[in-house]
Amino acid sequence: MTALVTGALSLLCVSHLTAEDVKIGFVVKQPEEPWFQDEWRWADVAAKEKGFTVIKIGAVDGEKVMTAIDNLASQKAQGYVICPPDVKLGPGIVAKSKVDRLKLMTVDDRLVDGKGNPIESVPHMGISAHNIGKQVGQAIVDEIKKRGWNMDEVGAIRVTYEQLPTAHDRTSGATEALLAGGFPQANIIDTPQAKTDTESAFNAANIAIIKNPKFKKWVAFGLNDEAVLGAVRAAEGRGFKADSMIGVGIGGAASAINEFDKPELTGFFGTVLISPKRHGYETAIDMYNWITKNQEPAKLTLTEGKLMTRENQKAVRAEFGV
Ligand code: FCA
Repeated sequence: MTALVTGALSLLCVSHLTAEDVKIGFVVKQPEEPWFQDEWRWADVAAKEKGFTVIKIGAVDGEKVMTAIDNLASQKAQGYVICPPDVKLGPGIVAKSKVDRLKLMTVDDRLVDGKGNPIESVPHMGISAHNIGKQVGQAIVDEIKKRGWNMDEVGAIRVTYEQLPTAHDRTSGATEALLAGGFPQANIIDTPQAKTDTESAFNAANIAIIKNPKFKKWVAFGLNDEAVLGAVRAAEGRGFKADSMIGVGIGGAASAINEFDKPELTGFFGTVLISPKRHGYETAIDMYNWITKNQEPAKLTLTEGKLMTRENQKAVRAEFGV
C-alpha cells in the first residue's frame, strides 16, 4: 500500500516537475490591443491546463524584442511565440533565438528575410488573410446593395499598412471583392496609416474624407477592427453616422463587441471574427509539445474567419468557442 502510494506520488511529481520546468514566452507587438490580450488569455488557459508557465512580454519595437529574448533566456525559457512589431526583424530574431537556444514560433505576422520573402523555417500560425479580406469586401457589397445605395456616390476608405504582408493581403482581398461586386475603382481612396492603431487610422481617414467632399456616403475597411474604428470615428466627426457609413473590420475582440453593445447603431457594421483561441491556446500548446515531445509545429497554419454583426454576434462567438 505504502509502496503504491509512494509510487503514484513520485510519478505525479515527475510529470508535475516536467511541466513546471517548461517556460514559454508569448511576445506581442501591441499589448494594449484587445486581440493580443485575448491571445495572452488563451495562452494562459493552455498553461493552466498543462501546468507550464507563460511569460508575457509586450515588445513594441526591435530593441524591445531583443531585450525580451534575452530576458526569456535568462529566465530559462525553452521557447517562445511572437507577433513581431516589424516583420523585417526576421533574420535578427532568428539569429538571436539560436544563440539563446530558444525555440521560435510566430503568430499573426510572419517574419520575412532580407528580400521580403517569408522565413519558412519558422513555424507560423496566421489568418488566411486574402480570404478574410474578401469576406470583408463581400459583406460591404452586400450591405450597400441591401440599403439600395448608388455606388457612384459612395467612397471607400481603404486603410492600408503596406509594410505588413498580412495587412496588404487583407486589404487587397477586400478590394477584390468590392470591385467584383461592381464598386467603382475610382471611388476607393487609399488611406495609409502610420501605425496599426485606431488613432493613426482616424488621422488618415479624416484627411481622406476632407479631400473627397463629393461622396455622400462612405464604407471602410482595413487590416483590423482598430483601423476600421478609426475610420468610423473620423466619419462620425464629419457627419457620416450609421445611415451613411458601413465599416467592416477584422478581429472581433473587445473593440468590436463594445461597438455592438452601444445602444445606438454606429457606422461599425460588422467584423470578420478570427480566433484568439486558436492563435493563443493552440500556439502555446504547439510550443509546449515541441519543447516536451520534440514535436515540431506545422510550418504554416492559416485560420479562418466568419462575418459577425450585431445580430449574429452571440452565435458566431459561440461557434468559435470564445
Ligand atoms: C495583425 C494585426 C492584429 C490582428 C492579427 C491577427 O497582427 O495587427 O490586429 O489582426 O494580425
